[in-house]
Parts: sequence; C-alpha cells; structure tokens
Amino acid sequence: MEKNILFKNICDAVVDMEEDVVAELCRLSLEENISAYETITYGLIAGMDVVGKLYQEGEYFLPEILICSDAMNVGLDILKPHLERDILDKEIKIIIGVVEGDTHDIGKNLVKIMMESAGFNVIDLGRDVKLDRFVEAAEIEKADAICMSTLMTTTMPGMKSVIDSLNEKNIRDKYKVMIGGGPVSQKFADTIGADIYTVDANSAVRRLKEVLNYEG
Ligand code: B12
Repeated sequence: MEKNILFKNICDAVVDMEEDVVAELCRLSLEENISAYETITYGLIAGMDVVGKLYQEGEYFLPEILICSDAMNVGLDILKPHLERDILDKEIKIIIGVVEGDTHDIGKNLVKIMMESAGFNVIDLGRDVKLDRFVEAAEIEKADAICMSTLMTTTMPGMKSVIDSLNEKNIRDKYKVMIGGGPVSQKFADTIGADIYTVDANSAVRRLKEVLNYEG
C-alpha cells in the first residue's frame, strides 16, 4: 500500500475507533519497512488531532475520545519497539510533565515518545504534577530543559509560576523552559518568558536541539 494512503487509513481508523484495524495497519507498516516514527506522526497523531477537533465541534463526546485514544495506544504499543533511537554524542536530559490541576496526558506522552526516539534522556513526572516538582526534579537531575504541557486555560498560569520560581531562586539561566498543549501559544510563551513553544511533538525535538545548540 502506498505510504500516504496507509497513513490516511491509520488516521481514519483511530478516528473511527477501530482498534483492530489500527493494529493490522501498524503491523503492515512495519512489514513494508515504513519508519515507525513516520507512522506515529502522520497516522496515529494525525488521527488524534482530528478526534480533538471533532470533540470541539460537538460531534464526539468524552467516551468516544477515550476509545479513540485506546485505539491510538494499541498502535503505539506495536510501533514503539521499532522506533529508531538516535544516539547523541552529548546527553540531553529533560524533565517533562503536565502541570498541576490537569490530567490530560495524551499529548505529553507523544512528545515524550518523540524525544526518547531522538535520544534524549526523558524524566517523566506524569500528569497533575505539583509545580514545585518541576524545579526540584530539574535541580536533582541536573536537567537541560523543563518541558511543561497543559490542555486547559485554567491551568496555564501554573507554567508561569514555575518560571517565576526559577527566577526567585536565581537559577532561571540553568534551564531552557519549553511549553506546549492546546491553549498554549507563542504569544503566551513570550508573555511568561518561556524559551520555546511548539505546536506539535515533532517540532519540539527540532527546536529543543536548536536552542540547546546541539549539533549533530
Ligand atoms: C482527550 C480529552 C480528554 C480526556 C483526557 C485523556 C488523557 N489521558 O489525556 C478526558 C476524557 C479524560 C478529558 C477530561 C477532561 N477534559 Co478534556 N479534552 C480532551 C480533548 C478532546 C483532546 C485532547 C487530546 O488529547 N488531544 C490530542 C493530543 C495529541 O493533542 P495535544 O494534547 O494538543 O498535544 C499535541 C500538542 O499540543 C503538543 N504538545 C502537548 N503537550 C506539549 C508539551 C510540550 C512541552 C510541547 C513542546 C508540545 C506539546 O504536542 C502534541 C502532539 O503533537 C480536548 C479537546 C481538544 N480539542 O484539545 C478536551 C479538553 C482539553 N478538555 C477539557 C475539559 C474541560 C476537560 C475536563 C475538565 C472535563 C470535565 N468536565 O470533567 C476533564 C479534565 C479533568 C482534569 N482536571 O484534568 C477542555 C479544556 C477547556 C479549558 N478550560 O481550556 C477541552 C479543550 C475541551 C473543550 N473544548 O471544552 N479530556
């Protein structure tokens, strides 16, 4: 099957909640030697993006979303062991988590998978993470960057609190701060003084390498 058609079919199967079809097509992608990274990005993630839009438009409700994300996870389980993992000359260590009050973690998990496959050492704090934990973990782990995700407008101020706390402790310069998630924007990142904002998981990896001056 042509690659783009396969991606489109995987995307549609996630949207249509067809777990078995997702599994079958993901296996087929491996048999056809299509990179797992591309199938995740252009098939599974693309599918979840559509699902999010359908929810926004009132066509899907929470139960549908959960079944779609189960279908995506079935695909991820098949593809993840086949992700090529880059080996970096110099370690890049990042802390990632969803800010306090927010339990949406599908996007954060996708960013994590992409970063791991780029060879980053990822410390995942999970979701609904107490704000102090981000700074605490970065200090203990001697991380290069703190990455925060949120999907809700009500929890966005938590990102600013983490940056404020870095400033108060006079350690702001030690870390790059990267933020993302549905309601987050470049404008918001500029307002709160974050170093990087990206709209998706793919560009997150590229931008972080650029900002850390990682060559290679
Ligand atoms: C799935 C979903 C859920 C699932 C979450 C399952 C899970 N384990 O995550 C369930 C059903 C549990 C849920 C619950 C709730 N939800 Co909900 N949910 C959604 C939905 C439909 C899709 C989100 C999603 O997963 N999208 C797919 C992923 C792949 O996209 P993404 O997260 O944006 O991630 C991408 C990028 O943003 C980026 N990215 C993400 N994080 C990061 C981080 C960094 C550092 C970077 C660089 C990039 C990056 O990369 C990702 C991949 O490319 C959205 C609507 C929408 N369209 O977004 C509502 C939405 C986020 N939910 C909403 C709400 C209100 C809730 C509830 C409060 C509902 C309720 N009344 O109980 C609860 C939340 C409880 C809580 N305190 O957390 C609202 C938020 C409104 C607001 N205040 O802003 C939304 C916007 C729906 C709406 N229009 O009302 N939800």
